[in-house]
Amino acid sequence: MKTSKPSDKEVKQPDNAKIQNLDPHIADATNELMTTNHGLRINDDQNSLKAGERGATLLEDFILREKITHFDHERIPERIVHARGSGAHGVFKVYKPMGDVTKAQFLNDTSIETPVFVRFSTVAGSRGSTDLARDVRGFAVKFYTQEGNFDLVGNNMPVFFIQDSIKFPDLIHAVKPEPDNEIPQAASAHDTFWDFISIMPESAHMIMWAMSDRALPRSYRMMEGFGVHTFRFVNAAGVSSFVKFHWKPLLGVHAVAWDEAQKISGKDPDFHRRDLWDAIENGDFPEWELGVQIVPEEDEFKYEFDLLDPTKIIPEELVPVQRIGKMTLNRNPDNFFAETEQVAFHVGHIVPGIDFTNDPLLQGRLFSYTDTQLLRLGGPNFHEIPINRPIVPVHNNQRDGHMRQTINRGKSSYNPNTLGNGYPLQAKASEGGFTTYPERIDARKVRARSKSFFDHFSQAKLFFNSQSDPEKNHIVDALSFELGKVNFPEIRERMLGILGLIDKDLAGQVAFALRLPVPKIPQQPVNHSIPADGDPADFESYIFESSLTSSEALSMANTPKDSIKTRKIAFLAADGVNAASMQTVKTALEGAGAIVEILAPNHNYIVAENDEKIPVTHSLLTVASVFYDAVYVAGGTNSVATIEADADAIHFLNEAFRHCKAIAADASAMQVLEATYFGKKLPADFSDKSILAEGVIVGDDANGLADKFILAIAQHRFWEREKPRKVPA
Ligand code: HDE
Repeated sequence: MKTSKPSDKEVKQPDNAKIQNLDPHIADATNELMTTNHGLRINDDQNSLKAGERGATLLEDFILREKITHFDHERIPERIVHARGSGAHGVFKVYKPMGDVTKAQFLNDTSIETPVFVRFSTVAGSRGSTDLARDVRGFAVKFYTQEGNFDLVGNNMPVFFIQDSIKFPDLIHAVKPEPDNEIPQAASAHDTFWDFISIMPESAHMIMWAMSDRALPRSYRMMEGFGVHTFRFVNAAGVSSFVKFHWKPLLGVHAVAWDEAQKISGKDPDFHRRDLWDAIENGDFPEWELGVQIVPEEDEFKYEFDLLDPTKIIPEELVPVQRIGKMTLNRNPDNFFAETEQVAFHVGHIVPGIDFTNDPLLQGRLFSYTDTQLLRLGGPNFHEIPINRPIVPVHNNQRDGHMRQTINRGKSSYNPNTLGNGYPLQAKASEGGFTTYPERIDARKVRARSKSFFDHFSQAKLFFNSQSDPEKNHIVDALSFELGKVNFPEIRERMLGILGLIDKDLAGQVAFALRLPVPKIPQQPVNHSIPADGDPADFESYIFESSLTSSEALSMANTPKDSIKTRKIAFLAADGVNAASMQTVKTALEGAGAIVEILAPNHNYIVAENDEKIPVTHSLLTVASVFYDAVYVAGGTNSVATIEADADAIHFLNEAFRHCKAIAADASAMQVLEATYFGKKLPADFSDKSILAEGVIVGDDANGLADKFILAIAQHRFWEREKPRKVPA
């Protein structure tokens, strides 16, 4: 039984049906004696059994053998993709019954709180790799519903690199570290990835997303999630509609700068994991709304793109996203391995009211997820691992296998049977028995790609056109970086050809950075994705134009920017700080939901002007500006002089400026700003709204300053500052 008290945690992390279902499996050693795995009490855990004090260790030492053997077997294979991840428990509640489109009970009963377990991940890196790699993020949600588990195994980008699952091993082999030297870790900026992408035009749309700021989330709590494929909803009358799933974060969608991401990767590779954990521990429970885009079955062929093509979105202008419920993550796991590592998601875990489509990427996934768990979790009983168990009873005639936990009573393990009185009985549809949607299929078997999948560029263009100028610049920078790491000029040139088909300006700017000629755009991009006997002419990518020129939802610049909740703000201070004005700013920021940390040249505490001892959160030695969303320099003659003379503090400010963050200073701390690189260039009059002064606030009225600072932090970043290009930091 779980014995840890709620008071063990700063904030009470709520219970739910799944947490209770985990309870019998929880072990807590508080007040207990040590035993072997077989319950024998251990008297000496420090010394092995020896033939004499200085003699050899005896084979007889079963306590030593058990301990070492278990240790030797502690590791399991990491996930082939999405190895690096972080999980959390929570709940989901639907806002209004969705019975007109789906009979799924958890999407109809507004009184039910459905427990969930969510795992966020990067894709390419190993388990120990950095959180801040430029990468797609996994966003996998297990709903423990009253009708069994429903897994929505999505990503933070709504499309994918390939259209058919048979290409997945190739894609992953190309992006993973190269096979001869296993370099580079958790990075797509290398030859094999771009070699593959440059001859895989169907990746063009996803490449735009992967090179955008979406690949560098500020936090897991600030990213969208997407089911990617078109799924089906089915209502109680058996009527089906198509559905795309979305997760919309209530904190908005925000990113960090690429330079920042690289620095975080060195200074705190656990940045996203820590952020999620800390937010939940602090009671800042992350929230997302579940959105759905519904397309009636009869509209299947109404669009310029194929609903079954996973490289396409349904623009929100064509089909609006209805927000139908909310997910709140409110509890950290008790044990990383038992829960986050052993959780087994499967896109094939569905409940009545939800069904699949023929998206060929989805169809392949339906095979892969069980198969991978058999290897990773060691056998067919992985569904019995506590985190994977549904909260409803499981009864069938499957038996035995490695590590079977269930003790199935009775003689019969077959159906039909009379010895067991026919149990377990099949469930009628009216009793919740799952029935597959009877989609009509009348076709020849073919290995082929539908021509309706051949438009690879219209939505890549739509995405690029929809970005703000700073976002476009970031895509140019990302491509220039990634292709700059490629050693083969022909790969770079081929990629420029592809980019030219997306946007000439984009291609021109990347070509400029690479000092290559602006590409002569090939009539058709090279596509090697053709069968041995195929005629290349039949596999040319059709270059369609989207009838939409831009779509608002695609740009992060349009995300809500009205809150500073959970933003981390650094206060730079030292002995002699003006405690009163610092406290005023601190109280105002915390009142608006931000987290303020006081950073000083030393650990432990500083002594204010008025001799008050003020606790220091961290010394400047152990933190960096890249951990914070904004920075404030406190006033007070001696504190200001110390901060001005502190190279780490000045570097901190320069870096924060370079990363376009809000910066505030007490008027008496102006000399600190003047000691920075950007301070020398600031206009004398701060009401001057030059790019440099945007988001830099100086004032002697702590209340007025706090108000302006809050507005500036809510903007997240002043990307326009990048125009005059980089500040050395
Ligand atoms: Fe996955 N994917 N995937 N994937 N995927 C796995 O399953 C696979 C795809 C996604 O936190 C694996 O349990 C194939 C799209 C997430 O545990 C594996 C194809 C999307 C996670 C697998 C895809 C995803 C995985 C590895 C192409 C977004 C992490 C370990 C047909 C909609 C889940 C595991 C977690 C994990 C196969 C494409 C999302 C090998 C064959 C598209 C979030 O089964």
